[in-house]
Amino acid sequence: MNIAIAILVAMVAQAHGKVISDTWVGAVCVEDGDGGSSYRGDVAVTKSGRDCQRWDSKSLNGISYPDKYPNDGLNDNYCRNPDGEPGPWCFYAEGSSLSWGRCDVPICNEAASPAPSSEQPPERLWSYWSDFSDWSQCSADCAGGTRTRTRTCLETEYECYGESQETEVCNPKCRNVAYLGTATQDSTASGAVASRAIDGDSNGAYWRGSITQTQSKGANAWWKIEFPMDIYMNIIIVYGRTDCCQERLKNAKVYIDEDLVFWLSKTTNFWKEEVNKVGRSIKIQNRPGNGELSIAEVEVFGARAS
Ligand SMILES: [Ca+2]
Repeated sequence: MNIAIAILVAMVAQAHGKVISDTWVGAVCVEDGDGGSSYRGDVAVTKSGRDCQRWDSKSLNGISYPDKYPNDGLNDNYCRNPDGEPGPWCFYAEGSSLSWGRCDVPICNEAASPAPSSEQPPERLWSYWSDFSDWSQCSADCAGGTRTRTRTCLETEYECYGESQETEVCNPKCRNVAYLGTATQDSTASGAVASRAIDGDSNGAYWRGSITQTQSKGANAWWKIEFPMDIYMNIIIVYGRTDCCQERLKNAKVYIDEDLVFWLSKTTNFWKEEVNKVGRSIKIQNRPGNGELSIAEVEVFGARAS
């Protein structure tokens, strides 16, 4: 390389990039059409005038962008384009939310670029969100009930970053608490002990070994679960046999402590009842004329009432 060419190369490099000790570290302007992925200039404000957040800020949705894009110059709070956007951009704070927007960085050889036509659509900017609405009513207090809240994008001609709706489980502590209790029954046939109804297996086939059975029949037959503490009971689910004998439980009564709360009122193998009571025991009492009492599982969705 002769001296004239070397001087020319150095002039071009210094015109469009940063040169430190013969090492090119990035452009200070965006070449037409390259999206600014090599831009390493110091613009740190969005087109809408918002100050950029630092890339290593812990508020960026919990993501470490410098770790995710280690070779893309994510220093300080400078506008960058590590992910193929149309141009350099940055995050900025919008109240308690996080938004992002494009930056107005210099275009290399701007004089050679054609002037934008007035007929071209405006370049897209990112809008920002309203505050979230109040949470909706829960679909159920327990048993996986959820609630949602929404927010709206304030400038409808632009998009917002993120989701317009959030969903959460209403009461994460509310779950099947039957295992906290101790199960008994008036009598036991063929080793089909009372604890089988709170073993976590609702399979209704007797041969699977997870179903209770009393020796007694009719009004003499009962099954009970007692808790060592007060329990808030939201929903009680009773599973019966699926292989036969569903009529044996028809119209059996379900008590919380001494109060009758519902009946197993149909010939079926699944009953679900919302009860919303605090108590220490659940008793299933069979009806006169019915056969042995067999229960596949009892689930109690609730929580400790402390
Ligand atoms: Ca069971």
